[in-house]
Amino acid sequence: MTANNLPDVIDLRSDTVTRPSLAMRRAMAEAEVGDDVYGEDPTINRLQARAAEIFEREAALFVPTGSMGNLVAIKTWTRPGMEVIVELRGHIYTYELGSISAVAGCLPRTTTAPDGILTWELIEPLIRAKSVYGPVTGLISLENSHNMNGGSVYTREGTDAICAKARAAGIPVHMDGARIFNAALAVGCTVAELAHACDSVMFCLSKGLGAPVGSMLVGTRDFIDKARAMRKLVGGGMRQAGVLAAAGLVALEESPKRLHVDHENAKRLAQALAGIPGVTIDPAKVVTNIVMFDVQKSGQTAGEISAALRERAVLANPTGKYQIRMVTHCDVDRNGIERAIAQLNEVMRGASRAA
Ligand code: TLP
Repeated sequence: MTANNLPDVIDLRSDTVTRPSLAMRRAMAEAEVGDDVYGEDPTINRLQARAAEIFEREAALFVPTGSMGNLVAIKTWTRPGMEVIVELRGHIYTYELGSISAVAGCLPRTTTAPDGILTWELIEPLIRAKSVYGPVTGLISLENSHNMNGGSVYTREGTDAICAKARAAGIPVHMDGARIFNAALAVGCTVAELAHACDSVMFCLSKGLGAPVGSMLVGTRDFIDKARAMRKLVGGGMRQAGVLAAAGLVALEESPKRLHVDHENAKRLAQALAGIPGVTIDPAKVVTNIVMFDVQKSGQTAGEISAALRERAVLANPTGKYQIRMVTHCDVDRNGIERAIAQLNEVMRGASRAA
């Protein structure tokens, strides 16, 4: 077991795997609670007020998951039959079980973008002209950082430029900012600055920030009031969930300060991977806590390499036939990263010899 009382496994599958810290557990045990469907949970109300303050917005809403936060935002901005513009590997299109269509009744309008980062030049041709035949473009969604593009980031200028044009076209912009604190650190501004031009933002407490549960939606008071009703509609009205919000408050105050450690660890991992035979990676592209690499040259698949790593107590997720994702987080320290690198070296050298 490690000092943090965790089993001796280096789990780099995601930053969702972290366990709540002692401070979070204490705050959870001591949380004041009430019925949040009546708006009477003081801890949830504090968390929402604090999130709104940090993002310099009028209001915020606590939701159980990032997926629900995105879905609620889509349902709040659109009506069935509308299109949502999203990059092809965007989470709302690729990893939310098609809820964008199955629940919100919208059509995803996808395109690819270099590193997953959309520009107005890529978005504009996808916007529907007004007609009595075609669907209406109801929303543009930007993912920052972009999970399946290795944690790539929208800059403030890039986001602002898209939002200004979108506003002129009368189309709202939602930011899937599951990891927006990582993105803000990478581009060197605050989360409020990075997302100020977006009409709504979803961010996760349960990823890099290390809380056990929960995400937030932020926006105008009007948007959040409507989103609150949509959250109830999809079954997300919670009762004494202040026990969860208490951990979220600790995450929001304490975790952003330590994210640079995860970024340094990701960089170290990427640089080491670049020197391992059979691995293809550009370490310069690793700017947050997500490391994606290709193993095709090893002659083995991502599934085979991941299985071999698992045997050596290193967990990683295959994200394509030859692509593997590793995500750094607060439960893996530099020592864990060095151990993962040593195991990767062994496994990849074995794979290359066998090829
Ligand atoms: N991402 C998870 C998996 O679902 C892939 C992960 O391990 O990275 N937006 C983005 C950009 C995300 O990466 C995720 C989760 C979500 C939304 C959804 O959050 P949850 O898991 O809380 O529903």
